[in-house]
Amino acid sequence: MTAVEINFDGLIGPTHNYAGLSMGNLASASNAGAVARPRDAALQGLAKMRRLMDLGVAQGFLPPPLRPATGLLRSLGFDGTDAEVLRGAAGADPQLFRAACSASSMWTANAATVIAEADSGDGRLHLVTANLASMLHRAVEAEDTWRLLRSIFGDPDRFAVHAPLPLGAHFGDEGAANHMRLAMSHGTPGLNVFVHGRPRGGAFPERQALRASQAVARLAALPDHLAHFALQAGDAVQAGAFHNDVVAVANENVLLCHPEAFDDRDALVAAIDRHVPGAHIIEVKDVSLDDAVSSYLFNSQIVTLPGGSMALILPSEVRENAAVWEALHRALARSGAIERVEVVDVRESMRNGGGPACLRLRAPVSDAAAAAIHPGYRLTPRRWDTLAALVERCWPETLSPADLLEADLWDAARSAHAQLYAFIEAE
Ligand code: SUG
Repeated sequence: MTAVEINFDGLIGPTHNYAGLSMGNLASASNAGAVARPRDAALQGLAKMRRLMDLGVAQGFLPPPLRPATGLLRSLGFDGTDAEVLRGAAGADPQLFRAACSASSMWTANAATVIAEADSGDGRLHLVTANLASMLHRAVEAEDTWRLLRSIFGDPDRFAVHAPLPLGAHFGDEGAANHMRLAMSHGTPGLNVFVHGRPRGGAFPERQALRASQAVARLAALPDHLAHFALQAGDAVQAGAFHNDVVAVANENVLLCHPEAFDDRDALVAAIDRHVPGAHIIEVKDVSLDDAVSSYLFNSQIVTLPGGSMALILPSEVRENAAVWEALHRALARSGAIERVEVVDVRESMRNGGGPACLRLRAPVSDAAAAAIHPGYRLTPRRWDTLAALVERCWPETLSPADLLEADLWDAARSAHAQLYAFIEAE
């Protein structure tokens, strides 16, 4: 089978803000309370999407759910008009209120785990919606994401969209951020690497449960020989790698990673060598875990370009750290597997701990599956122009934590959401 990868980037929502909600995510903690720039944030994300489109990579997007999430607050016992519900929640439980305002759905690598048609037991593309159980503001996303994925991947002959896993943190599941696929190509059977944590008593939480990864593999009926479960190195988690995609990224037959990303690196390398003989395992040496986390070197995207060569899409913070930049180029020169490097500016997202790779959900799809995807969520240059104009028109320029309490912001967010869905449904 031949397949191409479509990247579905999260469109950054109009309530993008810095609330310091993610323990163990150093960028989120250190920018808590800062003034955010939602319009710039969304335009930066859109510029990244456009860059990939211009490189010839298929691009889609996932719209943000309506925030503040008044419906959620009502289900938790707040009542009255929308304004009363929001003011009531803000007064009674500020943390819950901030969770209901978060634009964290932008990090679509956490929306679901995607199992390719070539790997799943029934030849369909499987998407297991992530429950994001470990963080309140992220757990709030799961129901909306499930609904959204069902509307994008609606054809039951081509797709299976699974509900978020039950049982909360016992089955904590953070989606594709902890999943890598290594294969000769997007269309041939691949080794699915599920990276998980384990309670080890560190200061920072380990968000992905092994049981959750095993459940994802079972739900997609993944054959045993196409699954490898790898424990994330405890030191990496405690250095701020709250997801595996902060220390490793794979594409087809290439793995780019920090040498200390995995608890048992040799077992992983052996599994990859068995499944993808001749795979390129590029370990970037001489970069500390701290530098890897602050630069987000490994939170880059590796994409296959139309001619078959590969490009690495890096956040601009990598170029600003000379030691990391040079170490990367030494490693790339040794391997020769990645020919092109592109630098993108996604600073507004980065300040909440989300780099280029966090902002996208990858779907390797056959032509038939691609044709069955709802066209309202795909981007063409013309649709990109319309979407960017909508953001320019409707997204607030700045947003401070205090602004979250302003009725004007709620009205603006509601109007932006309505216009966005009108744009999607027009297709
Ligand atoms: O879950 N940040 C997100 C960043 C997610 C990055 N995703 C991947 N690595 N794939 C998180 O920690 C911060 C929101 C705030 O603090 O306001 C936040 O949720």
